[in-house]
Amino acid sequence: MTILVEKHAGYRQITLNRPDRLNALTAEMGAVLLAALGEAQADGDCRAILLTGAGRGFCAGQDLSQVGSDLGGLLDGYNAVIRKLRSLEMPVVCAVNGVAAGAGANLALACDIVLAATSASFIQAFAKIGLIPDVGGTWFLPRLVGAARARALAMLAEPLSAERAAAWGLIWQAVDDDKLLDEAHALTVLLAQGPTIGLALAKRALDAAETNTLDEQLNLERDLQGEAAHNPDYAEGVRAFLEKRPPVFTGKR
Ligand code: T3D
Repeated sequence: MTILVEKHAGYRQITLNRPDRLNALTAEMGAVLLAALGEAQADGDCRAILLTGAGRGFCAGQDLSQVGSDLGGLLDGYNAVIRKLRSLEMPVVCAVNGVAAGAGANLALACDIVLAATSASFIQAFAKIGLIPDVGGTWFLPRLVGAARARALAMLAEPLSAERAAAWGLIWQAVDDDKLLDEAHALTVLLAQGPTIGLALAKRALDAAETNTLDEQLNLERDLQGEAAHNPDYAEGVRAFLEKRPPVFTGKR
């Protein structure tokens, strides 16, 4: 199976599983990944996702042994995965266990919180084969690291170390290799016990902020906060604060 799904209490781990090809993507893998994300969303007990790769790489991007020159259909499939990751009503943690190249790098960047092993690297490999950063790369890169670094990353296709990626704000943290999975699980558990609906609304607001004016964003925050405040987790959060105890969020409406 090219995509593995493990169910844990409150969350699912999804693993890209073609380790002999550094988890290079195929159209079939994209479709199975999309389905796995949809199933996680439909599972009322799943409140977070951990995405990682099997073996020594995270994902080497498109499997270059399986491409022609008509890339539109293929990209439509991968783009559906990116849209799904951004619209999932739960946090998605990505544990980048090794090299993340091309579409593999941008798949990681579409997740909410990205941890990477210190030995991992991010490569916008596209320029090496005459393509442009896709799967959201031209959108994520300038927003995360600024125009100057985005352009150099896109045009030079040089590997960016996990530590530099963290220093530049491309990802959340670089973590010692042997601690990556433990830390990623701990973070996912923490998020899975969080106020799921509030976190989903925060995701929505942050994405909308990319194109909204301040005025539009203030209005959106007011509306989404109204939704969050009608959620039982808000009442529980306030009650727990006043009672000086940790909150027990249910993530339910
Ligand atoms: O169709 C479309 O819409 C196009 C979409 C494009 C989106 C993209 O993702 S374009 C970018 C595609 N990816 C790349 O260009 C990266 C290609 N890979 C590499 O540059 C290197 O493999 C890495 C820098 C990622 C890692 O290097 P290294 O030295 O650690 O490993 P390696 O020896 O190159 O790779 C290990 C094996 O995986 C090797 O196979 P072998 O020799 O052991 O039989 C290698 O051929 C295979 N592999 C790595 N990447 C890919 C791949 N096989 C197919 N496709 C790959 N992308």
